[in-house]
Amino acid sequence: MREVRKEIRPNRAVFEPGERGGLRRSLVRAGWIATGAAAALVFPAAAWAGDDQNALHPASKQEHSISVLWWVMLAGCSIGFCVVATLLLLGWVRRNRDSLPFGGGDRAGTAIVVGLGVFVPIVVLSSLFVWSDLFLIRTTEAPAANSTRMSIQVIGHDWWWEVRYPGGRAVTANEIHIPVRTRVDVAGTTADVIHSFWVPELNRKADLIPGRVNHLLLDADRPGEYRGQCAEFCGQQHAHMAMYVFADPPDVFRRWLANEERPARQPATAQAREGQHLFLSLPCSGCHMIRGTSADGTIGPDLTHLATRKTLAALTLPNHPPDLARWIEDPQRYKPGSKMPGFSLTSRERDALVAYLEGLK
Ligand code: HEC
Ligand SMILES: [Cu+2]
Repeated sequence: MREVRKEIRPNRAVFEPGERGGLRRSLVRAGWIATGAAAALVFPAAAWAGDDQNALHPASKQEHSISVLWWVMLAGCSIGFCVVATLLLLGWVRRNRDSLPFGGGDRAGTAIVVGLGVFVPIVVLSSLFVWSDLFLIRTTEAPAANSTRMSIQVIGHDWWWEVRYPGGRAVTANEIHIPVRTRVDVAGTTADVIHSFWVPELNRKADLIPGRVNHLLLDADRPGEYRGQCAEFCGQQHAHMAMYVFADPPDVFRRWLANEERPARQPATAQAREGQHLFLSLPCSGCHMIRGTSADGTIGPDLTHLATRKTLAALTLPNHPPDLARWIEDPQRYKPGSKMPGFSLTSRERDALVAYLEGLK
């Protein structure tokens, strides 16, 4: 023991003349740590500022819990981060410990390590665990059977969302309408691979798994348009598998649903009639359903009321005539790998198809 102490003393003596310089160096390092910490805090701030598809902009009780959890976790992790940074800092200024305000010495060092390094993390992490897992996250759980006013079915496909309403008559794709301030049970499954249904402003994610039905509660507390996204990698066009949830005032929703349940409108113009004839004679009708016609395909989205949608192909394109024309001619250009092939059509045929489809209100 003696031998060791003797060796340390000459070493400390070597550092003594440079003590002030050492402190300055340490302060510079502390400055860098503080800069790093500030940078780390900029990311959540940036996320908070964004408006579209933002998990920190809750529009439901469930998402409110999730965002509170997020902020508390951030606070908890920041405490942890500060503790580690402080310990690191103490390590750096250790050689100056005689000038530390609390005296220094090995005892004080041990107390700091045990206090900040063991005790604080145990308290912080266990309380976060108990509060989040045992209390808070329960609020986002799947609704109990028969506890909701309404139920819809969402079926994931590579790379679009099929949406069915109770009774099975109203079928749509990618744009889900729900009444606002109403508990809606989403029963989700998939027609092919695993997808994940996620509307960040409304609730947590629900995986859509082959052969299983997973439930998720949607209960928007204000009307609006909430963007969602497939949150489980499902192949080439995973990034183009988005959706909207529209939370409508009850009367708007009722009107929308009543229209959606009706069979397709008859074409109103000669051009649209030609388009309908083309649609039913081309392969289109083998993949798409248009209720009220002989088109009864189920490979692609139901097009019965296509013109009531704002977007095409899971939010890949806006639903405007020029974009619809481009999509019909060359879907592979917008969604390479999609099950819809391109068609070589004359411009007359293409325009007729567009006229027919844009009349499907
Ligand atoms: C082999 C099957 C197949 C054929 C044939 C086919 N489609 Fe499609 N179609 C699909 C699939 C699958 C999608 C969904 C693509 C996606 O979003 O990934 C789709 C999407 C669409 C959409 C967008 C629908 C929406 O809700 O956003 C329109 C419009 C459309 N097809 C029109 C047509 C027309 C018109 C024809 C005939 C000229 C046609 N399709 C032929 C499979 C097909
Ligand atoms: Cu996906």
